[in-house]
Amino acid sequence: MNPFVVSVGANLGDRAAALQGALDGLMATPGVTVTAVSRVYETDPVGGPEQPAYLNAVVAGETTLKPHELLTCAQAIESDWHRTREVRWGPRTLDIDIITMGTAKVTSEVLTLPHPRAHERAFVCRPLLDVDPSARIGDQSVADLVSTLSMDGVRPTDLALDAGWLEP
Ligand code: A4P
Ligand code: MG
Repeated sequence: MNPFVVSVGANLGDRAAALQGALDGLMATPGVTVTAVSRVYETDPVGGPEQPAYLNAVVAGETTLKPHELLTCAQAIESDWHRTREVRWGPRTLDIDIITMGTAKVTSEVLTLPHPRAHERAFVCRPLLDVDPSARIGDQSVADLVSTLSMDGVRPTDLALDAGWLEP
């Protein structure tokens, strides 16, 4: 089993339902075991055109899947939510990014691990700290990243994703 961390985000439609759908989809994927889910944050959009605020969360677990197989599964879950990819960094009903798979380094046309922008994004690092206070992205500690990144645009909400057996 290999550890994985994915970031989920949505800023169109029923955002909370989309994040729950992402979690449900991951939990239903053969070879994937979800072990931790962060709080849900409302976050100001980073990059792209003017667009609504996002809901973001992080899901961690273990998997027997290889990195490209997990990417394929994540993209299938996105498709289920009718994600369209017209504008890079534009609004989306559901975005699932793989942040890390343990210490794996991957550079292919379709997959880069660790995610190349995760370490500079408070909307990834803050929820990641919830699920694993000792998490690292490449050679950087997420606790250190959270202490240096501005958290102005990242607000915890009262929403909780339902992971079934997991404690909130
Ligand atoms: N890809 C490469 N590496 C990965 C990876 N580690 N995980 C490829 C997932 N995908 C990866 O992504 C484009 C391509 O990246 C995929 O085909 C995949 O093969 P996409 O999801 O189709 O398009 P995108 O998400 O618009 O582009 P990109 O570059 O992935 O954008 P980001 O970095 O994901 O940023 N602001 C807030 N507050 N919250 C957000 O969640 N998200 C974004 C998207 C921008 N601003 C945001 C948020
Ligand atoms: Mg993406």
